[in-house]
Amino acid sequence: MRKSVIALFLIVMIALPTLALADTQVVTDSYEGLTDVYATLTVPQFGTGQTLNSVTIAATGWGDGYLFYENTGLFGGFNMSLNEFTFEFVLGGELNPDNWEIVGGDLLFDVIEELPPSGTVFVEEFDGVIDYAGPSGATFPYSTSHDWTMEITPDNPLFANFVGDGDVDFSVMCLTWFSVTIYGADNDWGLHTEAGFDVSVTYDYDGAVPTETTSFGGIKALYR
Ligand SMILES: [Ca+2]
Repeated sequence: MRKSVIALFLIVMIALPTLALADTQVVTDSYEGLTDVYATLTVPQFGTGQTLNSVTIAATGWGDGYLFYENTGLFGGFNMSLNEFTFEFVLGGELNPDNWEIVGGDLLFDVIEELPPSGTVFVEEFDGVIDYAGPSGATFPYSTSHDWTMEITPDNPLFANFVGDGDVDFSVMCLTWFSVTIYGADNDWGLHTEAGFDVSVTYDYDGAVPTETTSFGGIKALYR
């Protein structure tokens, strides 16, 4: 059986600069929610009144999840196997001159390699409590987190996208895939996943201090 669990995203964040007499300005945005997540994160462009030296984008993607199972039948002796459980993160943007991404779609984190023993558990007949533990139950948890950084200097064609009075949008995606093999007619099981993405953009500049302050509202869509 193979399933994918779709989307819930929660955009919350706030951010905000207004640094007095400093030479860097940091703007952040983030989301968290159940995967699969597709969202747009937005940060403001740097104002045109100062000289911008470079832009540094830092991103952290994280995923948490667990598969839970309880054999509710009168007969035990089954092996329940989690065959695949992966997280994939993508951070990109639709910037001139080309669409780009700093976190590619080839970054998969295979949870199975981390689970003992090989994502398989032996379960007995129902132990009387649906707690996904004990002789007849099991829970496979996993979490992962990864950081990425990209510096954009004026000689980079992407640089101009960060100067102006508008916004810069980042598209973010986190996908979760899993497959599980379950034996026996009576069982109670499911998968829970959560994922998040934090993006910060640091403007290194010379000149007067920008005064813009930005906040982001929230929107939520639940799903499991
Ligand atoms: Ca139990």
